This record gives sequence, structure tokens and C-alpha cells, in this order.
Amino acid sequence: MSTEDDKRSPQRRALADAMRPKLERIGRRGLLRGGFSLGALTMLSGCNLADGDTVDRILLAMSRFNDRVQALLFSGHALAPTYAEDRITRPFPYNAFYPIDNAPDLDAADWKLEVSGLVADRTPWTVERLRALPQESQITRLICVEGWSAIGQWGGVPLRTFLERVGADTRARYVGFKCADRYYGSIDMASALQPQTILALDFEKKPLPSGFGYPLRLRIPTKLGFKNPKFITALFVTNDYPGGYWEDQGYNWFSGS
Ligand SMILES: Nc1nc2c(c(=O)[nH]1)N[C@H]1C(S)=C(S)[C@@H](COP(=O)(O)O)O[C@H]1N2
Ligand SMILES: [Mo]
Repeated sequence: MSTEDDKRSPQRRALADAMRPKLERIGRRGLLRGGFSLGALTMLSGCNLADGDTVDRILLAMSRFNDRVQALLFSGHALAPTYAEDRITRPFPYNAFYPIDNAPDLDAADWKLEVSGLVADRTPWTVERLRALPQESQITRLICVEGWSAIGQWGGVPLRTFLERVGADTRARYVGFKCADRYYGSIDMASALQPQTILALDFEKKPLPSGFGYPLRLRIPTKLGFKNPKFITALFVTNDYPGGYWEDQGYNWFSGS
């Protein structure tokens, strides 16, 4: 992201910097450089740091603590920056854990969104029924941890509208997603209810292109790219931490942008 576009407060920027998702990976070195000594960590944890698993567990505990701090700082009202149409990045970059040729090629005619967990109505949703709900569109920036970002235009159903429609328990902690590839993810309820968080059906006013999540993806501009699951097939509401594809490999779960 260029500084010109970075309208976040210095505090939010510092926080985002401090919460870099690769924290866990650089953590051991970073901690030592940052003034923590092995001895101090040993005293904190009361364990022997020759054991790499223990270090990983401490770093994971720190990351989960960071999730809670980030959730507290994120009021649920903070808006991500929006952009004019002439700022849209073309062509828009593709990313997934596999090349675009391997992306799921779903047929909207027999696709359904399964709904489960803490909801009153578990009837699966078709694309047609989703399109009949109120739609919102946005021009926002998607920021990938791999070091690129791009501005795109997405349209679809605000997740808040959808959750209200299915009678979700909005006091529950998490909304989780399953995808047609092996991808999965989850977000905190405050972020799920934020008005810019949408179940996107459209990209640049047309159905999502294949590779970019057709027929349904999450677009959540207050979080990093990997928190935007594509090719969604199931949504659930839960109080049990669902994790995510990258989160379960050490990336920070909250990952606000
Ligand atoms: N189903 C699925 N969703 C996914 C991914 C994936 O591998 N599979 N990759 C994530 C990552 S890391 C990024 S940066 C964005 C990229 O979205 P784009 O292809 O529209 O740029 O999708 C996210 N959603
Ligand atoms: Mo990403």
C-alpha cells in the first residue's frame, strides 16, 4: 500500500505493523532482538526453551492474545477506505494456494450455500435467492500478505443483512466459511456485522469471474486478503473457534488491514 492511500491513524498503522501475520515465524528471532532474553521468556513461561514446540505454543498464545486486543480496538464501525472507479486495478491479480487453472469451476445452477450452527433457518441458499436480497457495492483495496494490493469493485449482500435474514445469533463469536477448494476461514462477529463486509456475487458489476470466487466469496475490506474466502459453499455461526487455512499454519487470525 502506498503512503498516499494510507489514511489510517498512526496508531492503527503501528498496530497493523505490530500484528504482521508472520509474527509467529519471525517471532523467535524478533523477540530476542526486541530485548526479551531467553532467560526472561523462560521465567515467563516456566519452561525450557530448548523445546521448539514450547516456543511455538508461547508465540501462538501471544498471537491469540493479539486477536483479542485487535478485536477490542476494532469497534465494528471503522470503515475501510473507498476509491473512485478510475482507481480500479486492471487486470486484477489472482491469488490462491494453487494456480488459477486449478480453481474450482462451479456451476451456479446446482450450487447451494449451506447454512448451519447458531441460526434459526438452515434452508440452503441459491444464487437467485441471494440476488433477491438487498445488494451493496464497494470499491476497496484488497491487501495480500504476500506484499501486493489491488483496488477492485465488488457487489453483493451485506453479511449483516444475510445473518439477520437467517436468524443468526449475532451474539455468537464467529462466522465460519467452507469453500469448494480445501480453503476455509472464520471471522469475529463484530467484523461480520461491519457494513462493508459483503457476501460478494459481483466483480465490476458482473458475476464474479471464475478464479475469483464464482459464484460467492466474502469481501471484507477491513481484513487482509486471506480473510476473504472465495468459492464459498457453506457458512456457519459458532462460539467454537473455527480457525482457517492459513491461520492454522501460523498466520494471525484477526488480521485486520
Ligand atoms: N477459496 C479460497 N479463497 C481464497 C484463497 C484460496 O486459496 N482459496 N486465497 C486467499 C488469498 S491469500 C487472497 S490474497 C485472496 C485473493 O483474492 P483474488 O484472487 O480476488 O485476488 O483470496 C483469498 N481467498
Ligand atoms: Mo493473500
